[in-house]
Amino acid sequence: MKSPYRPKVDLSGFWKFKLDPRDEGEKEGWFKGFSSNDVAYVPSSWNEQNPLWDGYEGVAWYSTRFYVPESLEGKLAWLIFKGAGYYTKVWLNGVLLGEHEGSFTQFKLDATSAVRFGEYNLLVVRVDNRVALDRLPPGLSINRTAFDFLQYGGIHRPAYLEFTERSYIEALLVETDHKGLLKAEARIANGSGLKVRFKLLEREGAELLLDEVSCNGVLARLNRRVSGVKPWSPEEPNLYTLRVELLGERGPLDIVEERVGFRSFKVDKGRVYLNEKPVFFKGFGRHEDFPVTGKYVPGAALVRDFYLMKKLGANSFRTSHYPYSDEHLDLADEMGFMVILESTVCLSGFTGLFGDQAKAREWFKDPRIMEKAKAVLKEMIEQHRNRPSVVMYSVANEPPTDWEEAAEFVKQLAEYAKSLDPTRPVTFASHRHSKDRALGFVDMISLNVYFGWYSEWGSIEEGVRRMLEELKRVHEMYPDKPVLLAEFGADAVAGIHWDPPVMWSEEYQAELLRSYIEGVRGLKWVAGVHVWNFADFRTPQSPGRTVLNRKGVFTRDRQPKFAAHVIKYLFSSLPSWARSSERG
Ligand code: BDP
Repeated sequence: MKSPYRPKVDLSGFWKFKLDPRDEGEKEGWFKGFSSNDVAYVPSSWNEQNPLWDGYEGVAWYSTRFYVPESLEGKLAWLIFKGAGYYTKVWLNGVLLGEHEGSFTQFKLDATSAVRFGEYNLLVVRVDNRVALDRLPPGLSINRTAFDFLQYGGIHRPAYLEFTERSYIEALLVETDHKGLLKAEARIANGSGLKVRFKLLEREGAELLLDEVSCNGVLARLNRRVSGVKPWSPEEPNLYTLRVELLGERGPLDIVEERVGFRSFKVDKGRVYLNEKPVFFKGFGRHEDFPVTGKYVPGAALVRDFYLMKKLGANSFRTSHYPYSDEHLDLADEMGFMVILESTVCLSGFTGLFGDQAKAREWFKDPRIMEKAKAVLKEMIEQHRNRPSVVMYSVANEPPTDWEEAAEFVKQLAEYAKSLDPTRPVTFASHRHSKDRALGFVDMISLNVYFGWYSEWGSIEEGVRRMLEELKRVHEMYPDKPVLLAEFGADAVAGIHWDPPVMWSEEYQAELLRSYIEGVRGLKWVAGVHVWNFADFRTPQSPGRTVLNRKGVFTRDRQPKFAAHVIKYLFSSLPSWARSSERG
């Protein structure tokens, strides 16, 4: 939900910054203001802004001053962080406004009683990026994690103040189908007796629908079929704008907008359908990772990424392994990408964090962990459910679901996702394959497969044979569920060439990707192929990584490796819309 109408104070810029390795700032009252000559830019992670902060794990403080015009006095003030963390605590003019756990979902704090109108205000933010077993995703320290990406720290995404009247639109929920269904529900704060106007606009602004309804105190609803609208699809990502106006006696009290795409999506009898046509996912697992800015991928870099993905013929990606930024997903809506939106339960190396495996199993039974996993899933779904691009949710990546405890955990998360949004199918990425006990709980099976890389070293042929064997085994166990090859790939350091293809060379990566894709071509229960990864990205330090995970088909600065050319050729030879005559 966006509101170009509401007055805003953008907080992007150079903030005062200070590391607090002994975590003494709070006791010493730094929230009232602290002195430091260090500077960090917001939005961005702190890590690469100064080599001294690169691997820092701990608490750091940010502060900035901003001015709020007197003309805004009397309005409610909201402080919005699009993503900061891992754990963030916020003070305005010395008053604690609130705290939030998790880097990848937005949070909104009521700043009304703390803000000073017609004056400068002091905002102080404490960010703690420590890795811990009770944080999501879990780990022991920055280089001992269950997850294969760097635990950046900072105010990674934009932050701003926004002002509303006392009566305002709190939330907007939209549901469509490809035949013009438009259901909307606006939740209004202090709305009794007020009227709400819904308008559907074409891209160029022409009005297609106008409806005025009374708010029943809390909700205002629209349920219409709009004729003549064009459906949303990767080939033609037609978007419309739903504008919702809260009407007061002397004009609008609030106006919000949502971009709407008319589309249907379902998984049915072993196939995935977009707008009632079987669709085939071609794309990538991605990351939010960029030189210097860290977890913040600047708009221009995102635009390049999307043009590169288009050029290669991709139609989809997974937000491995956390919900991505609004800008990232706005572009997916706009440029026509089907998104599998993944939550932060990334457990790839989880069992390796524990000497005692019984302790690892207990983790899944800890109600505090479940509460955190549900909280982030809820925030993710609430924040992105109106997007046409988001076609499915992934509730976890690589949980040890050969264990009953982990399978039960995933089951509960899948059920919870469905209870929040019954319109979207659910999946999770499995690395336990045929030994996985949770595959039956989700609509589509997603498999992460690294035969020929983490095993069968140096033998692509043997790797592909094992991959197909395992895929078929899973298919036989769950013949009614489509299977996505959700991750497969090999590291290649750009510039290493070797004939014959050997591990770490560009040739080996390209050849492995080619052989996998050729291997599953035409298997009609295979719902798609997502190459791991779109671009190289930073990881914890370990003997298995050369600063970056090098499985990108692009380098970290978005230049192609040999594999990018091969993928372009392969994706163009695969259908986007699956045919029914393919082999079974
Ligand atoms: C998978 C994980 C992913 C890793 C990848 C790899 O899901 O996060 O980056 O392996 O090892 O197991 O490259």
